[in-house]
Amino acid sequence: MSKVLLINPAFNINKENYDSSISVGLLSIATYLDFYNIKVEIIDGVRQKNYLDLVKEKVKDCDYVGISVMTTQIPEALELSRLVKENNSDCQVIWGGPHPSFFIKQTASHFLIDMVCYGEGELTMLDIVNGKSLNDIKGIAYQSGDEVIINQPRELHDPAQMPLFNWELVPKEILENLHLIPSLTSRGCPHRCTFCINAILKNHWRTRTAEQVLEDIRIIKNKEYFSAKGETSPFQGGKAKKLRFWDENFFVDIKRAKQIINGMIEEDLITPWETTVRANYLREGIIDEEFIKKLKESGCYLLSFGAESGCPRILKKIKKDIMPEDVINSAKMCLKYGIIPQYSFMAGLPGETRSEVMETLELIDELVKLGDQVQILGPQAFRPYPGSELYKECLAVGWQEPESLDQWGETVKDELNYLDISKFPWLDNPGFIESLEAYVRFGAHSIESAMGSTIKVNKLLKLFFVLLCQLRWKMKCFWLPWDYKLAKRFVTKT
Ligand code: B12
Ligand code: SF4
Repeated sequence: MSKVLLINPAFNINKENYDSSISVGLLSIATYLDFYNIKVEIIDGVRQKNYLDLVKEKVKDCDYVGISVMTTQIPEALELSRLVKENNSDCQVIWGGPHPSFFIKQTASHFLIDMVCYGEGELTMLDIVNGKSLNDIKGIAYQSGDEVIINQPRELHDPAQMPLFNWELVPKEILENLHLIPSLTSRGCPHRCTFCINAILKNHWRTRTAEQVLEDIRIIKNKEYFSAKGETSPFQGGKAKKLRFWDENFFVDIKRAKQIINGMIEEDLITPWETTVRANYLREGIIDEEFIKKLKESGCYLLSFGAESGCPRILKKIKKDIMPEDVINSAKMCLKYGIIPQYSFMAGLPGETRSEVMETLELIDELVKLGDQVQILGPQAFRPYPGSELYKECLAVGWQEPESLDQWGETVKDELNYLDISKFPWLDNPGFIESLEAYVRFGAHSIESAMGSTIKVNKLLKLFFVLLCQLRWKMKCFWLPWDYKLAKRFVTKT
């Protein structure tokens, strides 16, 4: 019988808080294969310290190794593929995940990779492992002589037909250290934001039923390892572990969302939980005052919004279909009911002017003034993904994309955030865009909360930088970010 190893390669930096997450994609594939009695194991390079030794040992009697690859994981994923081939040359190496799905041909051309699985991997991996003829497997690409064959894409699957996560497939040490317990109640998103992977890959919205979601939570409630050591279970008031509905968009079908939330309340499944939501959903007929009270009652403590920009022109350009007023309104609603509103922003899109970026900073200012509980992420520099309208604009203004998988590996080797923005030709002042995240993080919030950030650096230096950021924020003066450049040199670990 075939044996499969699924690997999440280490990221190119160390971050202590990666315990907070888990590779949900690999868990979903492993659960599906296991359901069909395929022998499968997960190894997570992000969360298991001895993972390369584990790979060397486990790959010896393995038929297929599946590697999940974001662009930032390419250098490590290439090393892993080499290691697999060195230790078992018969083992088939399959790459899946965001990067191979964007760059199918380029990835499949690489000599270390036997097959690329693009798009969702559950059904495709089962076909591969069951030995179906390669011509007949949808959603794969592979080399045949000098050619790369790209088969027809696979239709998106129906989550209601998929088994619930099998936690026994995740190494125990990962489960015990998890801060955010993932539940996935739907896949994809019906909206059209031009920068987003869901819109680009046309991942339309599909769901599990409310009853399946409740069953998933019941299973989680009964697992001992989801109670933090020395703490009571999150279902009995413990706050150390939290549940995250790791959906792209949990609230699309409000009737289903209400069934889930009411079910949690009625069946004693109340636990601290968080998810993402769109700002314009907080209104009459969708998430109104009555429903937001229920969210709070069921344990919801944080809602995460993609606010993206404070400039109406940019919001229209990226087809976000929200306006800054929706963002302010959503924050007020959340704060009224004691839910933390968290907003992510981006800056530095092709064609975005400095004064448009300043509109984003003004919106952030308005938000933080609403209350200490408001959390801001970013603005992160916009980084282009292939297949989007914005990507075409980036290429048109002269952005040189890497031409091979090895070149991609070289490009991202020392990067934290996917690509070095100083090489983006559409930015006249990349230093300004890069520095904004720090100025918001240390300048927009109180000195106390800025000092409490996880950045590890000498305390006095940190205080000095925080004070400068506070001053810059007050005066909205972000010219010549020399202090940011200097501060970056002193940071020992983020
Ligand atoms: C959860 C998540 C994380 C988690 C953990 C990821 C992990 N692998 O451990 C955390 C928070 C740690 C994280 C970090 C980062 N992330 Co992230 N993350 C996500 C997020 C929001 C959800 C992914 C998810 O779980 N989806 C649900 C599962 C079921 O779907 P899936 O992962 O796509 O998996 C399916 C398919 O892709 C495929 N598949 C996946 N792997 C494999 C492997 C095989 C063998 C096969 C056959 C199929 C297959 O099958 C799966 C099941 O259907 C996505 C956004 C998104 N919508 O995809 C971004 C996303 C993947 N992240 C992204 C980025 C850029 C990052 C960061 C670089 C961000 C940053 N600024 O630091 C960091 C990486 C750290 C670093 N420095 O390298 C980008 C990747 C873009 C790219 N070109 O690669 C995405 C797409 C977000 C975006 N901006 O659009 N991320
Ligand atoms: S609403 Fe969010 S998940 Fe949906 S397309 Fe827009 S950015 Fe992507």
